[in-house]
Amino acid sequence: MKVALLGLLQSGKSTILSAVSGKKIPPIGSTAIEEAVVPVPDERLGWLTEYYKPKKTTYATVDCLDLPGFNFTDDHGRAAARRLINQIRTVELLVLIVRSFENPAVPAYRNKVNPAGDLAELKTEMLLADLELVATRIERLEKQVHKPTKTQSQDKVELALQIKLQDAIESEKPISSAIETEAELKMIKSLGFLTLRPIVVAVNVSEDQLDKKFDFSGEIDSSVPVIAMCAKLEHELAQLDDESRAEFMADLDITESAASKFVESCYSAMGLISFLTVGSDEVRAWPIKQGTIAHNAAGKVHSDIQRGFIRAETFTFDDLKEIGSEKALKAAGKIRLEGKDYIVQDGDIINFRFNV
Ligand SMILES: Nc1nc2c(ncn2[C@@H]2O[C@H](COP(=O)(O)OP(=O)(O)OP(=O)(O)O)[C@@H](O)[C@H]2O)c(=O)[nH]1
Ligand SMILES: [Mg+2]
Repeated sequence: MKVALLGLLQSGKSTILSAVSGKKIPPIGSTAIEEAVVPVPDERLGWLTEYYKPKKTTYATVDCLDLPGFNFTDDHGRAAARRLINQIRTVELLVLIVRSFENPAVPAYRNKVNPAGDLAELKTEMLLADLELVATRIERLEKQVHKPTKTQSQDKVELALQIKLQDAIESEKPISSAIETEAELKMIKSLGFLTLRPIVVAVNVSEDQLDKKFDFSGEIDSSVPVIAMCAKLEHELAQLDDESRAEFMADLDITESAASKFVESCYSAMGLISFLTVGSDEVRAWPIKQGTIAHNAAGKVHSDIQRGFIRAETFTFDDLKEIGSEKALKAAGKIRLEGKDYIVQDGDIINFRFNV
């Protein structure tokens, strides 16, 4: 999964990414897009590794892009932001980071710490960036539909769709809200609209705001995951060894690591779950969209396995942990043979039988 961290100047993007990935923070004001890989914490893999003693254990990962902060207060900043936005149009998810922390050493954007205002500004700018894209596309299609080309009827359909999208944006609605069918989605998918992407909002809070609730109902849909974390504190925690970290977290009443909160919200926004494969070579977690059928899940592992798919031998992690061994699972009738159309569930352990 490819994710981009977006936010206004010095909202703490790099500090958050460094805390969740363990990678060093680039200096403030860096103009490059940094990349970091965040492993998806999954306790099941730890247990399975003990059980199967594989040669390797592979966690799912979230690939994160850390963008330089946006500054929409002048033309130069706007142009730079637009260039950056155009570079991340293919990512699958946007994590919007807004500042709530007070820190006199770090000047606040527009001289005010204002998470809801910052979120509104980010949202508006994303809509504007998409509006530009829609307008360019409409202009092209309007010329195209008058030519008797092979794609003429298709172009007419797309033009009507783009006009619908333009209307949505003009009434400040994301493109995702205007798409009604799979066919519509397919038609515009490759254009890389930002407001078609799922989002997560991460509020970078002060240490004393860890329990604070934020109401962004004016800015975003209630289905958008909102997480709060103190980047500075999490960054410090990430430097500690496991034992000291656990102690500090207990003292501060932090029950979940920043990495796990971050990844969970990304999974939830994307509608992802994980199935697992096991064996003496490798124990591995595979992220898939909720509702994925076994035939397509097989394709994630290898295209040959999908092509030669026979059956998905399936049991659940919970059953294995409870009953204790694959042999006992078999005796208890807990190993199922599922067909191509079986809808894979989170925590399914699958051994694909295939023939090529
Ligand atoms: N007090 C406090 N300071 C923070 C927190 N998070 C970040 N900072 C400080 O804010 C400054 C900016 O943090 P960065 O992580 O570099 O922010 P950024 O969004 O990556 O900045 P740009 O990429 O330049 O836009 C640094 O001096 C951080 O130490 C926080 O949670 N609390
Ligand atoms: Mg940064």
